[in-house]
Amino acid sequence: MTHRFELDGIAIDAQADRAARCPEGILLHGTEAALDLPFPPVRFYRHGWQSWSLTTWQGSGDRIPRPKPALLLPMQTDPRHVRDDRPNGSWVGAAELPDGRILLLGALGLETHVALDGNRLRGSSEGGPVEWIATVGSETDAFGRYASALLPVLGRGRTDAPPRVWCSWYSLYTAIDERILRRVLDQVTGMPFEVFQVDDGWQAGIGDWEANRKFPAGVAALAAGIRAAGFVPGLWLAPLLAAPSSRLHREHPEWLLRDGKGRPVSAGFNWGEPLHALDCARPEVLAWLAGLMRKVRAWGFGYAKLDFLYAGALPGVHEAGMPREAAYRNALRVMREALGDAYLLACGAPVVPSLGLCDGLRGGPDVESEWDLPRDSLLLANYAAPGARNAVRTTVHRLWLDPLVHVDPDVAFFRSHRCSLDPYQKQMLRDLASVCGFKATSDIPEWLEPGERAELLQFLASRLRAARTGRYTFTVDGRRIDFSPAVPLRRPVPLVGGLVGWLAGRPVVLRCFDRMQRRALARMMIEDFAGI
Ligand code: 9PG
Repeated sequence: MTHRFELDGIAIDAQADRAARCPEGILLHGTEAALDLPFPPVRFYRHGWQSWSLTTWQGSGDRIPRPKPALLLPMQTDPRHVRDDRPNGSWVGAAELPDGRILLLGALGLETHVALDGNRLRGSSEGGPVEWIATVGSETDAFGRYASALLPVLGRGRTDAPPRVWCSWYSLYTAIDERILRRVLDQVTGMPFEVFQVDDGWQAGIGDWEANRKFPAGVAALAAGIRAAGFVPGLWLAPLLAAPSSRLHREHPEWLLRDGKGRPVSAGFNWGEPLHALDCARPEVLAWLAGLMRKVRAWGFGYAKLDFLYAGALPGVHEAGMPREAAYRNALRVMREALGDAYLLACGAPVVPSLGLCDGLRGGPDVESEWDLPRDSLLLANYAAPGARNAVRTTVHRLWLDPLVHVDPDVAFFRSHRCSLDPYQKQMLRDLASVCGFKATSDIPEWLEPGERAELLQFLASRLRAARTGRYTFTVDGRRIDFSPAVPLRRPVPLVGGLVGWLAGRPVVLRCFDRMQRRALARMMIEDFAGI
């Protein structure tokens, strides 16, 4: 049914089952909802499905190439919509009008998507009818109204200031062990961090959340040591994944999310093996997740970085036909409750279904000690891949989530050791942390020059929040910040990209890569930490 409205002086035809005015603009109801503009928009706001997925304004006529290889797609975007070549995004879409105003169409329900079809913003829901908000205004106003409409539906995480975090990932990667973490802990003791977070590398397997041989004293002892040093102990887990090499996978094949043919659904490829997902709609899985989170609490952790959460919302045949994002949200709620008052950082997480149940949400892909990896941008068109530029681009486009969740921009770098970011790029990451108010680093104090250490301490001490002056510009303490150099997408080289994309989709190549990375990491550990 067509409903005609005037919003901010613009005549808009809205297609939906029902439509009525509401404080934010128009409230629509339907499995489909569409807004017709009297003229073509200039740009479209594409909102990525999960933390790492590309989120950006794109030209309305631009075709963003599909990332390669297909094997990794489930880790980067919503697999259901990868074949859609129109500008499109998850839950919300917006059109920039020629005068700079924004027309936004945002869903208040899960399993929803918005695409730009000529002059039409078209929303669709995978399940039944949902509510949609349509609004026109400045960018800040339009997204602000969408956030305030989501708030009563989904809630928000804690509202106090985010903790300052030391995280093991971006210096030690999986090469952590008891001795090395003890050494770092001694060095950061007394520095103004609230959380010391142990990342990937402590666990027996992906699915087997027990200490591995590198932690003979166990994780409870590790947590006790961190607490004794004055920090809240933090722990990384990927609770919704099961790797084929894990005991969990062997013992509970019936827990895996499967497709219509009964095959386990692919959750991507990492750690040298294919990844599978748990079916979050199964009561035994929920009970196991609750038990796992209670165990993490009992070990003594007060901060949980729950990663690769998209696995819980992948398309597949969920028990009792439960919609995929509803199943995920329910699993997150169960984990949230079992974690009690621990801080919950959701990472690799479907964005809207996580709101209200997590305190922090990773806003973009991983930063890296590099700005841009030409393999990923120029050859694979993969803008969800690690790299500071990808991280800044997507996080800056997610700042409207601030009233609903702490937006985690990932770590900032201060070191020059093992970091190829130039001073300007490092500053951009620090500025993004000041904009988000979420500050973390993985820098190991002994790697820092005296000046770098002073900069880190100053960064942690300053509580100044930057004020927005434009889409990509801010001011902090009288200084102008501009994130726009991170925004343009480097266009891939077609032919070579095709070949590299094909190669990068072969498990044997990925396994080989994984082995090479592990070897390089082992060499680094010998060079940097020999003799401990
Ligand atoms: C630990 C890391 C860190 C990091 C997380 C997450 O293969 N991949 O595409 C891929 C993407 C992201 C990723 C790892 C692999 O990083 O964001 O902070 O915790 O896991 O493994």
